[in-house]
Amino acid sequence: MKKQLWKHESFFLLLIFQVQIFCLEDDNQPAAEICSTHTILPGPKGDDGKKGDQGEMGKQGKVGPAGTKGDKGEIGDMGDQGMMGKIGPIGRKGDKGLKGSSGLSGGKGKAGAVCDCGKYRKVVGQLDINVARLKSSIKFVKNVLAGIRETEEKYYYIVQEEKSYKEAFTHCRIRDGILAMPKDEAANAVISDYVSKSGLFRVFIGVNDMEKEGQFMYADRTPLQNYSNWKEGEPQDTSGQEDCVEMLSTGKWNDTECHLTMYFVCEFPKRRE
Ligand SMILES: [Ca+2]
Ligand SMILES: [Ca+2]
Repeated sequence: MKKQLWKHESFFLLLIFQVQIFCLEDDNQPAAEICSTHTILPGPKGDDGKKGDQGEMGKQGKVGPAGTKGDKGEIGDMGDQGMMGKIGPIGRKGDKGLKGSSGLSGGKGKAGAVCDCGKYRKVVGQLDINVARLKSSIKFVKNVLAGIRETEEKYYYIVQEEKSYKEAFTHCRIRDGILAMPKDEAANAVISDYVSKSGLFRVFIGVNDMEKEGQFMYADRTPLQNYSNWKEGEPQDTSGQEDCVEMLSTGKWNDTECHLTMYFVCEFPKRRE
């Protein structure tokens, strides 16, 4: 069926083609006149149609080129004050100013607190002690050089500083000596001569009954043995307070109160070679 239809259409188009060729091939007659007899050609142009409705709005055009620069505007109003700026870098040191006048004296300060700088305080304290000992030693040596007594076994030295019995005992002890202990007539004679020649009235010697009333002993804790040289009527232990012994310029002994202060005699053993 399609092939048959195709044949009919081909025949029809061949017919039109031949008619047109016929119209164009005749140079002596206008084509319209010749072909007007053929009803298969289009008719004449019709009248103008009515004006159509307004179309829809077109699309936005492209951005145009930049315009020329406008004139300078007027000066605007003053703005608000700005925030404070950051601190600048430290400036260079200024020149030294003139010395000011002296101020009024300050009030008396409060008492200082106890220093807690332990070891320094201890060192300074020890230095003070050492200096005091040194001064005392120098004074001691000067006095020793000024006068000293001796026997075959001992040196005797009168310390011309007023001290109680205990202080005198310590004074001799720290110098490797001891309060003088006259254990026989010869030793007592040397000491008494020393005292009287020094213009003294009395001195402490190393005898006491502090441990047991009435039982006198030497400073080295040995008891009196075969020798003593009590003044007549002594010891009488007045008021029960006389437990230490002094030697008078006569060489006689008297028990007296230990807290009294007076000069005293130290003795030092001679070292045997
Ligand atoms: Ca006594
Ligand atoms: Ca007495």
